[in-house]
Amino acid sequence: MPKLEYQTAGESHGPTLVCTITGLPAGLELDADYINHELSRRQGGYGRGGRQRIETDRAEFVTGVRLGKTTGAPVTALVKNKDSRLDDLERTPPVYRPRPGHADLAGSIKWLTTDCRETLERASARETAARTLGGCVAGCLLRSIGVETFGFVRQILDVRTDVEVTTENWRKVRSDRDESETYCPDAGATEKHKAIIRQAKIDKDTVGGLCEAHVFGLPPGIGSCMDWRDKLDARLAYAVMGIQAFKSVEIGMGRASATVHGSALHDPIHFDAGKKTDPTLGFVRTSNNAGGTEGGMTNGMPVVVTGAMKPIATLLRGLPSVDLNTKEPEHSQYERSDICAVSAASVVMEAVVAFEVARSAVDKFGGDSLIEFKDNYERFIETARILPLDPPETVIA
Ligand code: EPS
Repeated sequence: MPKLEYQTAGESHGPTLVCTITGLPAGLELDADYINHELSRRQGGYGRGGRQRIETDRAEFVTGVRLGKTTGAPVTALVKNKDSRLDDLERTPPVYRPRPGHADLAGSIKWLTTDCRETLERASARETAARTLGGCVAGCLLRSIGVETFGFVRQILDVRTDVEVTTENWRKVRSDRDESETYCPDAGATEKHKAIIRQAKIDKDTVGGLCEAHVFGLPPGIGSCMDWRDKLDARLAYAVMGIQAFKSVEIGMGRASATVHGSALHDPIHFDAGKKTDPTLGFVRTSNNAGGTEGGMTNGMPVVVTGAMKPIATLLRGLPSVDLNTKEPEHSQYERSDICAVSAASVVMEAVVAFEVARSAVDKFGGDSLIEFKDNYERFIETARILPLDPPETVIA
């Protein structure tokens, strides 16, 4: 069975970013408008720096695609950098004063140099353009079985929106998000976010926040409890923690689950025959504290993931550091950067969540072609819907 995997390459100021995706079934139409729209959303959000005025990110598929559809071969796509100057020592000088909170110090020691440039060029969140691209390709696969993803900003610094997101209202919430300069579906919170970011800019400071992603239309049984490495919630956590500057991940109620009784936490199961044709197969819950996963598998409820992004480590006013050559105290070196990239990170997070869900869906439904993938999905749903099978499983009294 094919395994869905992706990898990225490229430096922030190199000629191009690259995303390679293997294990996609043949015959999947890649929705270039959707992918490019998400790439351009990732470039946006209030609080971004000057770089985004230079770049116009677009996906350029160079392998594994013919006439807009996957062939089953590895797919390689490029996002070209306009601000390409990696070998120009005047415009990308060495960095000897590491930024606290950045990969600079650990990377320079790891690769035995006092110049943090090579580490920071690869550690840069510019790379997330390539990961977003990969996640959107996975999103195209998910859409073929009616699964959709939605990501937004829940909080910046200490200003949070309490907007509820449900299977019924998420499209409306998404259009509210699209009205917001901070990608937060709450006009009042957005204004406060903008004020926070403006003040941080005046203070030569930076801010972080919380991103949230929801996945709708998943049947129960994606992911597995048989091998811990196949648990969907574990994969989601791995992927979200892999985004630059993310410091924690929660599924559903997450950390707060530890503070309530089981009777209050666990989402009661009901059977609603009227919903038997839904991906839930009729097994509905009155709450979704589990965030759509139980035992590392989807349970039919929407998957809900929250990720916390720390403030960007590049501060205009610098932070206490040392010069790696002299070991003398110095302020960290400033590189052009963003004040707040939480909005952009919400696009990245939605994409990496989509990729992990698609990876687990490919594990379950497999197939070399999209036809087989979709047939396997349909057959599973149809069989699950008619449970108990004939003859019924033995009931032990
Ligand atoms: C980043 C520094 C800035 C950001 C960059 C992440 O880049 P530059 O040094 O070119 O101004 O804009 O993010 C992007 C380029 C992007 O596309 O998201 C960093 O140091 O992580």
